[in-house]
Amino acid sequence: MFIDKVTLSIKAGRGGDGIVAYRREKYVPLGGPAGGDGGRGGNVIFMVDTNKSTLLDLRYNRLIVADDGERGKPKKMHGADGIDYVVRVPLGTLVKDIKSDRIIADLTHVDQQVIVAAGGKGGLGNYHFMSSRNTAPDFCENGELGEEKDVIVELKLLADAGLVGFPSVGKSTFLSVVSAARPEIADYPFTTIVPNLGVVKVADGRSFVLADLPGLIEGAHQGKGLGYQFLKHIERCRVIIHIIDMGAEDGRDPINDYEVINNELRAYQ
Ligand SMILES: Nc1nc2c(ncn2[C@@H]2O[C@H](COP(=O)(O)OP(=O)(O)OP(=O)(O)O)[C@@H](O)[C@H]2O)c(=O)[nH]1
Ligand SMILES: [Mg+2]
Repeated sequence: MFIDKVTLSIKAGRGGDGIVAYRREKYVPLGGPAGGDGGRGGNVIFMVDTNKSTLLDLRYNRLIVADDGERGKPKKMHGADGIDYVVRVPLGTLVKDIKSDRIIADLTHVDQQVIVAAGGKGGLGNYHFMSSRNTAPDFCENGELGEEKDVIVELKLLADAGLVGFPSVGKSTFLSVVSAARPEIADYPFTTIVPNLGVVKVADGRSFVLADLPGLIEGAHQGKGLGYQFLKHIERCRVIIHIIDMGAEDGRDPINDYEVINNELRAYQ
């Protein structure tokens, strides 16, 4: 199944608390404060995984929680940091904060990763608070809360060029001829129901990604057919290739087809 939009609640880990402790050793009377610091809470990180092409995995994972940091330990020892939670998403994924409506992450590079919710800082142990006036502080800091957010995760496929046109005009056929992709091809409308990507190799050794979309029909921007909801996947294409059936066998006219599709693209926002 092709899923290109999910909402998630994410929660980074809480920082571990610092502790109050004192140095206790034989022959060291009145050992000073030695309570260690708490560890940092785990971050929630979104990372590009080029093996993924849909947000399907996230659909069943509505709540994402990273590990808390560990409490500080005696002898000035740090608690361990919480383990980060890494969410693997396809290239072209956007993460948007629902409350502020701001884009937190736009993952457009292979190997890119972004901290979407930061873990809380660990609290300081009591030895940090020692001073000449208070050589045995009996207090420490608590760890801070991790960030908590509700986000919309949206996939906008990253292709260099995209194919648009009426259903059954030969978009998938075109993709199958110029790339190694093997999309379904048939003589009924809406054969393609989710976008297909193919890599096109050019003679000089370079290559680019071509996207094949479900067909568009008149009134698509008002919800007719199913191609419209996929137009976001060619929003970021540098080139849009419009395929027109010159046969005019379905009772349609090529020039009119051209204008209808252009109107639908114009109405897209
Ligand atoms: N005569 C002719 N038929 C073609 C050509 N290209 C594709 N076809 C046929 O047209 C039909 C539809 O082709 P598809 O590639 O599935 O068309 P599409 O635009 O991807 O269609 P949807 O996915 O439904 O939007 C198939 O039966 C193809 O074999 C062409 O250049 N000439
Ligand atoms: Mg097709």
